[in-house]
Amino acid sequence: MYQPELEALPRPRLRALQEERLKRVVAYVHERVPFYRKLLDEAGVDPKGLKGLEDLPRLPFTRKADLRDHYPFGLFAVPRENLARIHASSGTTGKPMVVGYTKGDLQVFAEVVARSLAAAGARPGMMLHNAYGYGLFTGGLGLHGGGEALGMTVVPVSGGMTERQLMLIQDLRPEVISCTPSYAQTLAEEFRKRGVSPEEISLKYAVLGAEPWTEAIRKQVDEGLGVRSTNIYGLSEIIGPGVANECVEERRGSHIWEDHFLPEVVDPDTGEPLPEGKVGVLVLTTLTKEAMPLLRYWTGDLTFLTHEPCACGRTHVRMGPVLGRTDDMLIVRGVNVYPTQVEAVLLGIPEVVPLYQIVVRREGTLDEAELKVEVSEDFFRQIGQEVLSDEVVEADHRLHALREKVAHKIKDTIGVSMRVTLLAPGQAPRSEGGKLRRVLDLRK
Ligand code: DLL
Repeated sequence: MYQPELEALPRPRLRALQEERLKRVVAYVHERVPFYRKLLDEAGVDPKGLKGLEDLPRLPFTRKADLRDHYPFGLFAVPRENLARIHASSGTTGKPMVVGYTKGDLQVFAEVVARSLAAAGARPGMMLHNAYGYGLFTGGLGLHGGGEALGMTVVPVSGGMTERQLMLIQDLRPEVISCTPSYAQTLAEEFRKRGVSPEEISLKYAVLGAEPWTEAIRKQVDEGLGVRSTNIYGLSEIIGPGVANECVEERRGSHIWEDHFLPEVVDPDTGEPLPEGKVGVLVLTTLTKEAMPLLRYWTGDLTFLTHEPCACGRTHVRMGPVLGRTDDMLIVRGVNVYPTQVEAVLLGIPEVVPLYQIVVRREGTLDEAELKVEVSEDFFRQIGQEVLSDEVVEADHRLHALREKVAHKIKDTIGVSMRVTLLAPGQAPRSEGGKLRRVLDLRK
């Protein structure tokens, strides 16, 4: 552990620390941020009257729209001159969301990422190949700072230029890689194409996050690169990567660094706190941020929490994998569809691989969903096809049957009709370094 005295703090002491910090941050934003003063006053919350964590549900939520409405600096609690750094995350529409850090915030950022890397198996003296994008995105500089704090040798490769990444991994022989899971899949695939076996690749650990992924992807990456991969979770609004990380011992849920980020899971419709283990929206309160503290931030990410003791000895609560985002959810002809549900169905069909894209259009007044999915190399070889196009599909009864099979399984499991288009191996979109977009909603 990077900070064992904090990461394995007995729960009663952790709770006392959280309560003290919660009271402090509520008083701090009430005093410094007009937006919060108004919200708290309206909710009838007197910062001095807070007793403890049991008062948390009395505090107002903060939402993405609040950050947009106060673009760029309106939620900051310190004068602009006191900011040491700015990051931004691209919104889906219009202006990005701007977040800021004091020197103190940057130190906390580095500490939580160092904890995350250590939980993932990294040690001082190891080399980190950091393939998260550098720049306004928090991934690159975030992992960079954490790697340095832990005492690693950091290679700031950033995303993209895959050929050069492969060369650097082979020449510099790093033990640890950080990138999106979809880019780790790309790298594994490219190594395989070049006949480089997992045993020849120096990497031992992979720290993957910034987008949802599944156990099937974990298996592909672990086998393809010869690593043990763990999940890193975070978001710009809260700090960036390093809000939570899986430990390499169990790899079952990510420890949320709770002395800095106070988690709750709430009902997406009512906002009511949910019991442990129930899936809902993750809500986070920053306990130590100076530049832009947030109270009960509605992340939109769907997951659950568990306090089950962990083999690694860390006492911090674990969050499950992110099952989707409330705003990822597609509503197709009234049916709710999450991309991860589609992926789960595809995993059960051996003739296809879980590389896909969902395209939704509106034709007249009706929604039309198309699922483009890649067939497996084995199946492709079996049917001896060169290219897949709709014409070929009609001509070959085995492709026709496969298309029907996929469509039926989707309809039976999720309850929505999708037109299925089969793609040849290599034709589905792949990550070129950043987050992969699996849904194209053309209705908006
Ligand atoms: O993605 C920060 C980050 C960088 C995390 C590098 C991990 C590694 P944003 O660009 O603001 O920040 O996007 C945050 O990405 O609300 C989730 O929906 C999603 N996300 C992040 N990590 C995971 C993960 C960074 N491990 C949004 N699993 C979040 C699933 C994730 N989704």
